[in-house]
Amino acid sequence: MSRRPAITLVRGDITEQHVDAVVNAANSSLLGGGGVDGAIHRRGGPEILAACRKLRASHYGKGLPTGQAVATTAGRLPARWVIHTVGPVHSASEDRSGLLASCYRASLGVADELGAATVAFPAVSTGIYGWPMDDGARIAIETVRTTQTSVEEVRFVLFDDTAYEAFAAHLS
Ligand code: AR6
Repeated sequence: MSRRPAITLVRGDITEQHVDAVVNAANSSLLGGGGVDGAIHRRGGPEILAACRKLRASHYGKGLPTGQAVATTAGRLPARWVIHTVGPVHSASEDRSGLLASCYRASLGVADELGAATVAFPAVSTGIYGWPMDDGARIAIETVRTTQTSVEEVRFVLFDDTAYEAFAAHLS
């Protein structure tokens, strides 16, 4: 049945979450990077990169477009799948918030296809891609609240107090 997921917030590391799917704040190459992406590949091991390379060869030769999402194995992470999504780089001159919302919606769509009941998200785009935390939190919470999905729990995993407080403010 399609309904609204419960939204929970935790302070912590996304690679330690025991959930069905963890979302990776990837880049369009799907070949890894810093931040969440680096941590997921480091802790998850080489199986994830191997699966990403296969996806590039079969579907994403030009890269995974910004705002879209795709799943791989989670390797050694305590999850079943990693859902890779590509957030937009923040721009002062162009409103890219629709693309950031799309990351959350597309990831939930992939989670539904997988049958994932619990999904952990980082604050996509709010690190290396420069999105202001408060606005990133608002978009994340609003989008999850307004997306129809069979996912039962959406867990936002926030790395520091600033991120946690921003999400808590928009959740209440
Ligand atoms: N667990 C939870 N949150 C984390 C973790 C972690 N282990 N590590 C960082 N964060 P970022 P982006 C927070 O930079 O902005 C990569 O190179 C972090 O504090 O991981 O979407 C990719 O390959 C921030 O609030 O993702 C891309 O090139 C949030 O997670 C690019 O970075 C997202 O920060 C994507 O940049």
